Amino acid sequence: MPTAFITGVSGQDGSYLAELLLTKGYQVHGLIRRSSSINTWRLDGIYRGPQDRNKNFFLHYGDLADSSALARLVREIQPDEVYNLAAQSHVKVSFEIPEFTADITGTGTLRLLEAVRMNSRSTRFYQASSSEMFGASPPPQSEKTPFHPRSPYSCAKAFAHMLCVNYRESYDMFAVSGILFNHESPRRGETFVTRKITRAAANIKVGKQDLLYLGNLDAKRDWGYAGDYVEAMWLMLQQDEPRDYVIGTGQAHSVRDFCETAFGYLDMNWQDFVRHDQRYERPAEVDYLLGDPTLAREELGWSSKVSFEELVAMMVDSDLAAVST
Ligand code: NAP
Ligand code: G4F
Repeated sequence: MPTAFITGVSGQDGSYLAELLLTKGYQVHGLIRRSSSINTWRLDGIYRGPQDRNKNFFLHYGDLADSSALARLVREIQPDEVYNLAAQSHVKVSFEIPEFTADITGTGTLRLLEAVRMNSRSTRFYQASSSEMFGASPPPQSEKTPFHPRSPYSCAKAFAHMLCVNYRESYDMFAVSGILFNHESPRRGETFVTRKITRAAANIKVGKQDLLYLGNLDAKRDWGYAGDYVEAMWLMLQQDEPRDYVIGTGQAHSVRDFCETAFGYLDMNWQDFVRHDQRYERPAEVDYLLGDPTLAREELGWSSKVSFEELVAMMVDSDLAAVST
């Protein structure tokens, strides 16, 4: 039975990836950090507690800030595959806590790579790189596009990305990065723009909210479905040769388009409810991200399945169901 270790397992992608690996027959170990409230709601479908011995799913306390705990866990678990999904992942917040973001999103990756290298160089390592690293580089962006990061978050991701390249070249490790464009789902964190919009549309529809305040409506993103994207992560670790891949849909929409589609799905005009608030603007914006996933299609046989309209509908339906109960 192959064994996987996932950091960030309590996040959006971690929860979908854990589900996928369990269906593929893996024993899955996830890293969670201690919090004052239970923060494993995304794992409710696969985790009932440590007494549930029939499941091949285990949770461990740890933190990307704690190198000794990472080293101990890697030594105890002896994973065949490590997926490093943990991060301070919010771009706007990274301007407010840049040092913390650099420490977790950047140096945290170094700590985990070292823990793996010191244990076994045959362990395969996946790094959650981000299209944010392309930043100001014009679209479409592919594996050949230069990085021009525009936030502490994307600078930290670029550092982590280059570390993986370096560990591959220096130590012959199977370390790869998926450069993933934005991917969303009903499990998306509530402060990312898509979920903020779908939650607000649902709340407004049932009379629980009056207005939605947003920042830049002109920004364009290549939005796909997280459930599709975790499949690409797994595929990258099954290849004969380690290589970095861009993962996206190849289509971009503006934040304005997203509002129009989400509110329109509930028969509302978004312009009646959306207002601008300068506080949601960023010191430096990434205007236009559009992935060119040709390499992933050709070498991994991967392509996104859920369309933009299906994604928005899925998220609105989920938020409407939650707000109506
Ligand atoms: P997410 O929902 O924000 O999840 C982040 C995860 O990291 C959570 O499990 C969080 O734990 C954990 N974490 C944060 N700080 C930690 C620390 N100090 N030690 C250990 N764990 C920590 O992010 P996501 O959307 O699933 O994204 C997964 C990864 O892909 C992230 O690295 C993100 O930057 C990257 N990425 C995401 C996208 C996207 O569009 N979703 C695109 C490209 C790259 P808590 O639950 O305790 O907060
Ligand atoms: O939803 P967002 O916060 O996502 P962003 O900044 O693109 O980052 C996400 O995708 C990256 C991949 O490209 C990941 F690496 C990263 O971890 C994260 O998952 O913002 C999307 C766009 C931005 O241009 C932002 O300025 O929406 C704009 N926006 C407008 N109003 C807003 C808001 N974003 C947020 N979060 N909140 C607003 O009120």
